[in-house]
Amino acid sequence: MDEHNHEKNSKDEQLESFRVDDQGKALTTNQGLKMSEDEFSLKAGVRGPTLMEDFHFREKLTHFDHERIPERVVHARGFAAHGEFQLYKNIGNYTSAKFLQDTSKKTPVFVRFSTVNGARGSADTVRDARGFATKFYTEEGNYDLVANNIPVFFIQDAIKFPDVVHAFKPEPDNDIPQASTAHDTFWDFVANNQESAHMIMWIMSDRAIPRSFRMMEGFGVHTFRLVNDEGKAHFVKFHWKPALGTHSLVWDEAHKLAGIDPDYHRNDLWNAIEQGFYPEYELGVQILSEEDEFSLGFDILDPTKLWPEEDIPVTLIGKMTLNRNVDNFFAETEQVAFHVGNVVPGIDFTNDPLLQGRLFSYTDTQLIRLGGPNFHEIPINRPVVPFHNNQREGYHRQTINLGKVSYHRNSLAGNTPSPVPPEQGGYATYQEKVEGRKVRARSESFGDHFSQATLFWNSMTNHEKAHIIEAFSFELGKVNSQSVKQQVVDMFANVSVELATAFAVNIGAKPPEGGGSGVTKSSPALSQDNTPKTAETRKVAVILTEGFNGPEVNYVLEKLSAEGLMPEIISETIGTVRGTNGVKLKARHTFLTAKSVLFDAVYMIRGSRKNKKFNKDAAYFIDEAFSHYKPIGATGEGIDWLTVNHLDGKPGVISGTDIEEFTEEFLEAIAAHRFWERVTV
Ligand code: HDE
Repeated sequence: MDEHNHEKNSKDEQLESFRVDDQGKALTTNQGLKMSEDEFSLKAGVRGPTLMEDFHFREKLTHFDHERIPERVVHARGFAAHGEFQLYKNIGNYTSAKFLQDTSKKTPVFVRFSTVNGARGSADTVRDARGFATKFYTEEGNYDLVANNIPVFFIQDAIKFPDVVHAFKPEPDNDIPQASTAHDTFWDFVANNQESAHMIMWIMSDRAIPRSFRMMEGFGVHTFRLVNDEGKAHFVKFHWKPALGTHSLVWDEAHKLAGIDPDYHRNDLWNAIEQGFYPEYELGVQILSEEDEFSLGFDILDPTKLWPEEDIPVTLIGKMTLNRNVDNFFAETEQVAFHVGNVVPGIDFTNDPLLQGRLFSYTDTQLIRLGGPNFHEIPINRPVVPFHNNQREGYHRQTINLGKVSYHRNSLAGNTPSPVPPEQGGYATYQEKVEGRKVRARSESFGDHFSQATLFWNSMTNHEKAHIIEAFSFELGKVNSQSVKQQVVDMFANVSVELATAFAVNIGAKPPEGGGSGVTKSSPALSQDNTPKTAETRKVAVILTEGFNGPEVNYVLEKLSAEGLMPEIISETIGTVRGTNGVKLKARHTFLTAKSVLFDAVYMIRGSRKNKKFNKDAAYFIDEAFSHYKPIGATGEGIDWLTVNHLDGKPGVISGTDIEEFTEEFLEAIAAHRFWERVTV
């Protein structure tokens, strides 16, 4: 049964054979036995003990008792959707990967977004990096681009991953705090592992509190290799660029959302897809020739470094569209298993020590999380092409392999399944030359921890800098150890004296006496001020009561919807609200169910009905939206309301009696997103 209104791609078709619709069916046990009773266990007398014989009771309870699997050790909280990737620039000159050569083909994808630190039930809007993992179901097998929304990482060697994760997770004695790095062990780790400086700048920036999964960039972080049919290799960094631009919440908003709607990002993605606002991301590559490996002034194997886009431009080569929500969260989102080692011919690795460690870790963690070596057979993880090899058995094996031969080399099966030569599409590792002594050491070329942290700081606008100072002040303000606080101040003096001084004062530490890295360069691409902005899909709170101006409001709302915005009405009660000229609208919310943090803009209309409590709630709502720099529009009685509340004429506050002109101006204000010039702090 096709419940989806678009064509099935190869992955969707494959999933279809596993879908089961229980509706309207008879209740059976897992053995297919129809049961006549499902509410009462089998007892010796109605008031007597339950009998061991009750196979139905035992099966039901046993299954329930085993319903949970371990959450991911990191990235436990996630949300995913299906979609498609279409290439628009053939890069066959760089890679033999077929899905990066054929512009006519659509490759099915499954994308899981996540926070890193919090538990599976934690809030969406916490300060953290976001995972952005994409599985491409290509005709050459699965390719996983397991990315984050931050282009660098905390550490340079995978052997430190357990340390950084132990430090940022809740502290082990009391398991506090949840999904937050605002505590002693995290900052102690930072100060004593100074390669974290660059990543910390991003974590303290607006990037760590995205407005939406639909408005985040993605970065492969490591330098990978592309290899073409002639065996020639180039270095590559992968990027995702969201069509809606890269946008963030403000910290106070993120904090409040964590309580008001812990599923804020989930709801946002799910609803956008349900309403047909399909999120789009362009795939970009930065390419560097092997000859230029040492030309950038830093080591390209160091995962704490990015390649400034102004130095090495990002070439956009294709677009991914997410167009279908999952049918079942557990079966798909929870059981999907990504692995940075899932590659196709034409994509290869480098010796980045963080990447090398990841190549081990992902399969290893799936083995415990998904309970054995056959997790590749779980529907969401299956490639859309068949797999054949001599691997056999293990927990939950589904494939029924025919024949007697399960070894290589053999004669009984004509030496099949047989390896495929590279010319015919068999994967062959790039023959990089390596030599060296076995050592446990950090390369000297990985020694500069501060230059790019300063580059990031230099690239921020004033309001972005203010947010970073606020974030450091918040996080370190929650740290108890005076020594740790001081170590962090002294460390970040190497990035910027201005920054370290500003938060040192706020947290009661000694400001640095000097410092700085001497870097004056900036990279405009790092500032979110230079990202596309649009009014599309922004949520507008429409506040009105009985007796509103019917034709005017109808005009504005129709225009907002036509422009792809999402207006939602808040009134005194949920249900029909009557305006003039017989206009009736449906209110979806009251002030009890809707808070201003759930919206991107406010349209205040009111109506002729006077209601003191409503006015008071509206004032609180609009005042909060104003303090979060959001656009505010008003028509009708709403205009008087602005005057009474001293908001008229303020930046981003739009009102007017010429309704067409008002609508244009209001739309422009919404497309500007935030009015930082309001700064009240
Ligand atoms: Fe991961 N990471 N990671 N990571 N990672 C996991 O795998 C690991 C790193 C990323 O939605 C785990 O299945 C090591 C960088 C994402 O299912 C685990 C190191 C980047 C996801 C693991 C890193 C990532 C994971 C936990 C460094 C950005 C979620 C559960 C040494 C490029 C995937 C799992 C999903 C998940 C290990 C660093 C991205 C334990 C050892 C850098 C998006 O295997």
